Amino acid sequence: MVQPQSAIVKNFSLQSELTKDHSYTNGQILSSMNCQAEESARNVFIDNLESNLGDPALFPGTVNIEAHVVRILGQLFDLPETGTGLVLTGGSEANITALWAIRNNMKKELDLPTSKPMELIAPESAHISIDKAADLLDLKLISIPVTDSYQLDIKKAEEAISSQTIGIVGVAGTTAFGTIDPLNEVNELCLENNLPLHIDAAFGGMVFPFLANSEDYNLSFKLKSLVSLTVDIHKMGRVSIPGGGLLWRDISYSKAIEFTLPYLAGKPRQNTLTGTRSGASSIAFAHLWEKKGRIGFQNEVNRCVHNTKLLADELKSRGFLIPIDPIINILGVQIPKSLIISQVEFHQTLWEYGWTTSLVNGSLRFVIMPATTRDHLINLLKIIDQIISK
Ligand code: 0PR
Repeated sequence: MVQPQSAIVKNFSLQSELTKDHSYTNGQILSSMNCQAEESARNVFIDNLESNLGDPALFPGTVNIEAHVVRILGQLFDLPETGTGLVLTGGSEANITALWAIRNNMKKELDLPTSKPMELIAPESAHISIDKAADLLDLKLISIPVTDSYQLDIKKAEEAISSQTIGIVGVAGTTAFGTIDPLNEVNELCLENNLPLHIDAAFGGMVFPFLANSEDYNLSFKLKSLVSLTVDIHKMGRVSIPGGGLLWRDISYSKAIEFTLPYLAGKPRQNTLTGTRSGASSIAFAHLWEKKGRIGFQNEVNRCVHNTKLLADELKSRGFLIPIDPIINILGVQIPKSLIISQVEFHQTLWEYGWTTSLVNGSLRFVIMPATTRDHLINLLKIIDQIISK
C-alpha cells in the first residue's frame, strides 16, 4: 500500500539518517578529495555561515578577504599583478566559469561561423566537469588520448586543432592518478596556435607548489598562454566545503561574463554563476593560511605524498600492480590475476571493513588525505593481508 505523504514525512528520522554517513575523522576515507577542516578553520567557517559575497554592500570586508585569498593563491602560481579571481563552490563551478569566459572572449575575437560548433580540446583524463562545461556552453569537446604515463598526448592534441578550436585544457592532478600534463609542451602548442590554456588544478593546485621538485612541473602563469587556473581550497586547501578558487591572468576574462545588478546598493557587477554565494570558506582559508603559513601546508602535503608512496611500495611488495608510480597523494592500484580476488570484489570488501576506495579508470583509487596517517595505513595493510590470504 502506498503510504500517504504525511506518514512518510512523520516517519522520517533525521538522526537515524545521519548515522548512515561516514566520518572523515577516522582516517579510513580514501575515496574522497575532501577532508575534515582543522578545528579553528571550522570554527571560523561556522562563525561566518551567513556572509554573502553576492552582496558587496553588506559584506565589503568579506569581499576584500576573497580578494586576499585570490592573492594568496596567486602567489603559488606567479599570478601577475594584473591577475584576478574568485572563490566559488568548487572545481566544477570554477572550470565551468573559466571556460564560459574563454568561450565568450574567443567568440568575440575569432568571429567564427555559427553553423559549426566551437571546439574545446581536453585530455580524456579530464574531470567530468569539463564535459558539463562543454554541454552547457555548446562546445564540442574533443577528447584527446593520454600516453602510457597518463598525460595528454601532445601530438594527438596538435592533430586535433582546427579553425573552430577555442582553447585547450590541461590537468594538474588528474582525478584517477594525480598525474600532471606536460605543461611546457601544452603551452608551446597553445602559443603556436594562438589558443588560450586553462589548467584544472582543482586537486593538484594545493599540492604541486609544495613539492621539493615543484619547478619541474612549471604549474605557473609564467606559461604565457595560461589564462585561467582552477585550484580548490576544499580539497588539499583544508577548508570546509564549498570552496574552489579560480585565478584569471587578467580582468578581460572576468569582464567577459559580467552582469550588473541595478537594483542592489552600489549596483554590483557579478561574474559568477551563482548570485548569493558564501564567503565562509574564503574567510576560513585566509585564517588557515595566516595560522599555518606556506610551511605548514608544505609539511602536510609532503607527509601525505610520503604516505602515499609508502602505501604504493607496500602494495607492490604484496604483488599488486601500480600502473603509474604516484607523484602526489593519489594512488591507482590494479589487482593481478595471481591474487584471485577481482578488483570490484576487493573494493567492496574494503568498504565492508570501513575503508572507502573508488574505482576510477580501471584502477582502484586511494586518495591519502591529511586525516589518514601512517598508522592508519599500517592498519589498512593488515586488513588487506587478511583479505588476500583468504
Ligand atoms: N577537477 C578535478 C581534477 C577533480 O578531480 C574534481 C573533483 C573536480 C575538478 C571537481 O571538483 P568539485 O567536486 O569540487 O566540483 N573530483 C573528485 C573525485 O572524483 C570529486 C569528489 C570529491 C568525489 C569528493 C567524491 C568526494 O567525496 O574524487
